[in-house]
Amino acid sequence: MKKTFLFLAILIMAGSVSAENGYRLWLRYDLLTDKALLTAYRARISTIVADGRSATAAITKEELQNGLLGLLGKKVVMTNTIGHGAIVTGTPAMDVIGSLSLKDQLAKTGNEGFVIISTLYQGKKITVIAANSDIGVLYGTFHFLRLLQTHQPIEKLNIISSPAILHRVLNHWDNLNRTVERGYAGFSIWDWHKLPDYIDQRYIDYARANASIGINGTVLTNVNANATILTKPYLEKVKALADVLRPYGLKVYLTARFSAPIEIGKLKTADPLNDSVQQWWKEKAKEIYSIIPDFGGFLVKANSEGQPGPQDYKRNHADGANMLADAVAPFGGIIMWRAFVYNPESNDRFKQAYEEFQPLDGKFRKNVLIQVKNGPIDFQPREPFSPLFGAMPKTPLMMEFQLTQEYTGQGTHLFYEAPQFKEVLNTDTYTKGKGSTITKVIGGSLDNHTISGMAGVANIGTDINWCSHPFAQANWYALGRLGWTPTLSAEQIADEWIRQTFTNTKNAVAVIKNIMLHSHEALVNYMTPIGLTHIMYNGHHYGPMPWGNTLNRPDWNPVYYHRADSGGIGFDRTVKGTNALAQYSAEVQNRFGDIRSCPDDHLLWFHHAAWNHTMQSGRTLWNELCYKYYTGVDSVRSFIRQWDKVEKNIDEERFVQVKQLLNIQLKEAIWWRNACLLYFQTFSRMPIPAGYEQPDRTLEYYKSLRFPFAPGN
Ligand code: GCV
Repeated sequence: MKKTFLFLAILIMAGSVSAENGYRLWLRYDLLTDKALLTAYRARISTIVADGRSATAAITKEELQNGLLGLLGKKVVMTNTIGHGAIVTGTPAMDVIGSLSLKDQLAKTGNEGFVIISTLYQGKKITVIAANSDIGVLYGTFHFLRLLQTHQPIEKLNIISSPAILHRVLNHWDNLNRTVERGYAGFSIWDWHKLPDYIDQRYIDYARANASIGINGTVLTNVNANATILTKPYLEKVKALADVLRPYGLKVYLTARFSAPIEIGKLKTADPLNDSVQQWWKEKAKEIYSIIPDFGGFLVKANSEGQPGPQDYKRNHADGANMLADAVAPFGGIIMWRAFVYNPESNDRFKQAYEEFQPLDGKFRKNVLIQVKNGPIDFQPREPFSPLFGAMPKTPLMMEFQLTQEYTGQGTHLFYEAPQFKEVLNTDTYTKGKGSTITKVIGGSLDNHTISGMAGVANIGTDINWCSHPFAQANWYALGRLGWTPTLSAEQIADEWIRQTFTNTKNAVAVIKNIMLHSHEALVNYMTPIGLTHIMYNGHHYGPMPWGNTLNRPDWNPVYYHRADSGGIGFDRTVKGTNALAQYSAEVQNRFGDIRSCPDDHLLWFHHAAWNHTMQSGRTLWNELCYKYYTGVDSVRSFIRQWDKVEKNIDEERFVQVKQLLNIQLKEAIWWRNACLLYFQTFSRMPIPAGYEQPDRTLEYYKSLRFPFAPGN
């Protein structure tokens, strides 16, 4: 009877009474099925000795106890006595930790890092999770639980860990009416209407998930901003959220609509050099900080895609950012000012962010970070890196990745983004000689910045599994892990995530990892191979529309990007073209600038190449294009075959979900391939090589498809 009760309790704690619906993310804490490991862990873990009185410390204790109960199937009691197998958590304020001479190790961990060591204390084998702050202890505890969940040895731990990036932030493109711009996972999790009085359990679960991967900030609102969020009633709602998120180490930020002084402040102007405007923002900041004392600051999209900004008053981005920076500086706030700008006057959208921002290097206040998308255009499946990285040494540049899959399969494609992120982070800008990687630029070490940041546009919504596609959770996970340790490999992150989210069975882990690690290349191949870009459908961006040429602005049309004609295809950005390449260092210019050395992956980003141009593979460009599109589709077919192999290792609910989604992905990959090749063939006038299955629909058919209710738009 007693045993049955315990078993039930374990199941309830681990959440497995309900079906495996994905809600638990990577924090499942299911009972370990590996008997030997279970015995070893049980022998090494007997009690919890936890210090701290803060809300964060209470969360740490609960997490540890729940985690161990689930994983080990036994209640690990809290005690004050240190015996063999004690897990000791706390700061140096705790006697035992103070006595362990961890000073040197802790000195390396800053305010958020932690130390996890196996040691002897008065002859007893214990494990210590120590940090300089309670939040560090919580991060360390999550790390320890991750070790158990991923079946790592815990006998001889000697871990010193601290985040490489200071601000690790989610950007929600969530509107106040709960729609989510480019959201594919339901509505916004922020229920503004019921706030501040109703605290949804999701807020707590969200905070916990973020803390488990070290994310320490969240921008609650869309960059296409609504000034209403800055009014008193909404600030009270924000406060309610901030209070929930705070103990998990999460700061809240808001987007600032530049014209707010006019819209909610009754001023006639929002000119950043106007005294009344400056005063208005100062008062607003004071009000916000009186309500939310640890408010993080503002994220701003200005003079981009119709958003107001300083240029409306003939001022520049530094004028705008500095005005806001001055308003939040007395309270320790920061401004994340986005460099995502483009206007139709330049001859190349690629060049605009650099043209507007690079000359302002050194002109921003110390509490301003410029937030730069990974590539120069817009979160495409593959882009060369933004030339701003490395080009503004006097300004901290923050990375902006997009977790939500606007251009990468939206809610239906299995697309693991860490390989894409790593491709960018590992890139050498050569701006200070060899080794000037983007990791070093955004981490601040290249140019000695003390503030640094990495943001991800969130892919989270009200769907029961948070992100809609079960594999999209991995992208949220990857952002947190890379923000903490950008040098982690995509493979290692996938490995951890699979073990915690699906299974620890060796073969299954290998199969799923293989799918994930190939998903980036597959998607690039069936959507935008060889450097094609932005050929998605207008507006909602769902599906292919390489023929698109009807929008007012040239740089909103797919034909602007691929420039296909009877002679060839691609955008000439060399000296003979727009010379966008000049924005890179000499080494990068040389690599991309010469059509013979330019990597095939980026060829059409920088060159207008003839249809019979010889690629590095020896194929002609046209044949290579066909080869890539067909290879992409074949990869998805192979994902389906591989997924079938893990059926017995995955719960039925998620197995079936992923299987159905992979079948949709295959259908859509074929659609992409056929539509693009049939369209480009009207220029190349070359056949799709024999041996490939020929498109079974006409170009006219693909052109006739309409999706008026595609999500996220
Ligand atoms: C929030 C792209 C998206 C827009 C988004 C914009 C941005 O253009 O399509 O939905 O707006 O990027 O990053 O600001």
